[in-house]
Amino acid sequence: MGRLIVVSNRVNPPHDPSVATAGGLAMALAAALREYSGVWFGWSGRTVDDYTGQLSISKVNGVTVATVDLEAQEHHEYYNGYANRTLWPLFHYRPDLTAYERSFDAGYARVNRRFAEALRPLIEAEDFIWVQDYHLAHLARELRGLDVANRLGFFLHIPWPARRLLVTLPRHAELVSALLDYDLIGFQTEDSRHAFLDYITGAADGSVTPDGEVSAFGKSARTGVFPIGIDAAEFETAAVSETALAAHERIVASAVGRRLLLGVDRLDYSKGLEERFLAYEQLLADHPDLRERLFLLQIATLSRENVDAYQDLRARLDTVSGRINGAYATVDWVPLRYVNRAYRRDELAGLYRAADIGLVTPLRDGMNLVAKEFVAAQDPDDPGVLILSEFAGAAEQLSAALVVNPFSREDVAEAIRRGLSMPLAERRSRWREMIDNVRREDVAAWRDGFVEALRGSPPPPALAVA
Ligand code: ADQ
Repeated sequence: MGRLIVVSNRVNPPHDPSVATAGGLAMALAAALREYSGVWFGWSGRTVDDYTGQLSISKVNGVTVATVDLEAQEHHEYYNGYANRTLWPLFHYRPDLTAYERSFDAGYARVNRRFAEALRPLIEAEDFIWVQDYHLAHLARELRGLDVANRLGFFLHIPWPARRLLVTLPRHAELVSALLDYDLIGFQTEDSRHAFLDYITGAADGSVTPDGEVSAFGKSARTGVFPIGIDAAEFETAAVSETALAAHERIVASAVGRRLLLGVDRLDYSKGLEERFLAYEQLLADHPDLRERLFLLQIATLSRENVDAYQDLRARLDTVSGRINGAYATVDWVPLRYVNRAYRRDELAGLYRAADIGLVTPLRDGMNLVAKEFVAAQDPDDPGVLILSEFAGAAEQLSAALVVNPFSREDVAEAIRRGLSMPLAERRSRWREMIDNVRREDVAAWRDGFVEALRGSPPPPALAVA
């Protein structure tokens, strides 16, 4: 049985899972690689003056990692440029924030080619290669150009946008055509896959079979839906650990009987933080009776600080949070506690468990693992209420949450009011439905589902396996 090679932009297997702050993706990939003895390949995180293509290979916590350094300029064009100023905003329905520059495009193509060249010598005939996310859409095309005949799979962690939005991207056909050099293209949701198929038939003059195989640009690939999950058992255990308990007790003590609303996000415009603050402000304005009886703890880790839109968002959040606290705080009540640091996973679990309401209100999100972590961390006897955006991929699975339109302040404010007064029996029954899903569709199900589907792919017709 062939090895699994995982490729992603950054290679960051957690040294100690309990203290990892790297996020859900790193946790999920490390779990996949421990299961199937494999290699994790990607950028080292280091930049050099002149690219050498030299691989560094090491073993971290049971996972073999192979990394390559990149030149600073090309990394900038590829990562801060095409990946995070072009694809990320467009795929999150923000054409207003989407920048398109030819240098970004060229840097992206070059880094994908460098990845293919550096990876090529590591590949053995039976290996399966699983490429992660929007940074590496061209990688299969580059590998095929180097005569790699192995099965190649691609998983998109972010949403696939509607056809009418995607066609605003210059050279969109080249991007989609490159994706069809993969054997299997995986999406988080049916909604994303549907949008992809719609592009194939509506913009690429291609065809789609009933089981989701697409043909266009003279190539074909299979598509599938593989909703990513969390390591539910690990998170449920973390939520009752000593560290979690200490975090729980600390926040409860400081709450002095007030109800806790909690948000945990990367500081990103897709997460709807500003809209969430405005909904909370509206709630306080409309319901004076609620003031001093609750508070919002928003943890927002800084992210992509080199990109202007993130600096602008940070400044706006500082302003809105200051305005809310300026208008409503009293000598012994701060309505909005806004924190920009990262927490250990077990501390986060304790905070989730202490919350009366988890606010997960992205404007667009591939999946959103915070929603699933919140569910996994709850006390089964007295679970908190999850308020979840209808535009998070997780809403396809967690329909027992209070599902809201995050663009509507009234909708979010009303859900908070409803959540605060929800009877225990209803909280329990909604939570049971959600935890069943979080346990069943966990990270192992995601990984196995994708890898099995990739193994089941027929070999690419044009290239016989050596
Ligand atoms: P992200 O956009 O990063 O992931 P998400 O799925 O919510 O979003 O994962 C965030 C992770 O970071 C969670 O595991 C969370 O616990 C952690 N995290 C957030 N703030 C933290 C803090 N202050 N301290 C410590 N940890 C923190 C992308 C896509 C998502 C998709 C994932 C996985 O945008 O839609 O769900 O990949 O596919």
